Amino acid sequence: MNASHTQPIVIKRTTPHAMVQNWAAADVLALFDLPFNDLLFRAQQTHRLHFDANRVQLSTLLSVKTGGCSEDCGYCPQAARYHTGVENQKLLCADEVIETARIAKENGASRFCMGGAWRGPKQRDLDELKKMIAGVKSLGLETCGTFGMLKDGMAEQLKESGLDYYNHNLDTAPEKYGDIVTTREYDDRLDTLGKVRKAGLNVCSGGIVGMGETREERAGLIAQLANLDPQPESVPINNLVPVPGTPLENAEPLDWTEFVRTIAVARITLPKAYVRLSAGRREMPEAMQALCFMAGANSIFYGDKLLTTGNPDVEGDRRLFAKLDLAPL
Ligand code: SAM
Ligand code: DTB
Ligand code: SF4
Repeated sequence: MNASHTQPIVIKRTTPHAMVQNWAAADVLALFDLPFNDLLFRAQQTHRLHFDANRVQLSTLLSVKTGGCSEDCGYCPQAARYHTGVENQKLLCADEVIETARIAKENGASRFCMGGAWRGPKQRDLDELKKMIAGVKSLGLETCGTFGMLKDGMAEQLKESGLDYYNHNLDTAPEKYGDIVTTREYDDRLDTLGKVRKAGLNVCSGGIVGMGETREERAGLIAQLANLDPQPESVPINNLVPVPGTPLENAEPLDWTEFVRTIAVARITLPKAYVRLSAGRREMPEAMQALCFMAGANSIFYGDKLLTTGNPDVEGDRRLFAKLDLAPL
């Protein structure tokens, strides 16, 4: 047995007193390289320091503006340039969104996430978004929005209307980004995240695995997320849903153990964040989902649809939670 596998990974700090975590990608990679059981044990220990291990946060997602996006994200069925069969839908009116949110709340969701297929919203879009956010918030739900790149002042307007979280994913490691998206830069993503934080919004930022990246690149993504200062409150880990018509439709699927490892490494390096088991869950056997919860995932998308693709149905999730003795937060 290799004893070095069980040595603690040192958390480096930029200054002796700062609370900032400065994760070198190599240290994150060393976590990925741990024996599977050691990694899960360590993740579970970290998880229990900060959370009730038997509770999972439920977020319901709704696409409020679908398809026709100008960007070229290689994974995305909503990019106008790919022929994926997604039907374009202009921005929904606030009342329709608020009614969907009401049903989500009735079903037990605590957060309602609204997604818009834009490079970034225009001011007139923002005016409608603000109405729907205020309405959803008034139902007593937490609100989250993911509308792409934000211009100066937009994050403040969203905050003012009642938005709690802004989702903006880094998606992959900086060195892999150019293979997946060419219509914007990694720094554009970081810039929007900075604006979101400055406006006092909670940050939801994660990524996608299974896009043909290496384990080093998965470690690079997690290091980027873990080094955000402060760390994101919410970290969605998506398993690529390979949609026919997108450049990544034939991407080699990630082995399930590697996905569980990614969750565990996110949990260890982002100890206080809600780590969300996100896209791709419908394709995951229950046992794999159970291992993800054991590895520290404590949030899911809840409801039978993500943005354009499917998600496990509510009844199925209720049965799974009962089998695992999990309770919603
Ligand atoms: N347009 C905005 C943006 O790009 O930030 C918001 C919506 S975008 C669809 C939100 C996120 O969904 C992306 O950042 C990506 O992480 C995730 N996503 C999109 N297509 C996916 C797919 N096929 N599989 C897994 N995750 C996907
Ligand atoms: C996130 O990280 N995953 C969600 C949400 N944030 C917006 C989106 C997943 C989209 C999966 C593909 C689709 O349904 O279109
Ligand atoms: Fe547009 Fe967002 Fe899809 Fe990229 S991920 S194509 S920005 S909707």
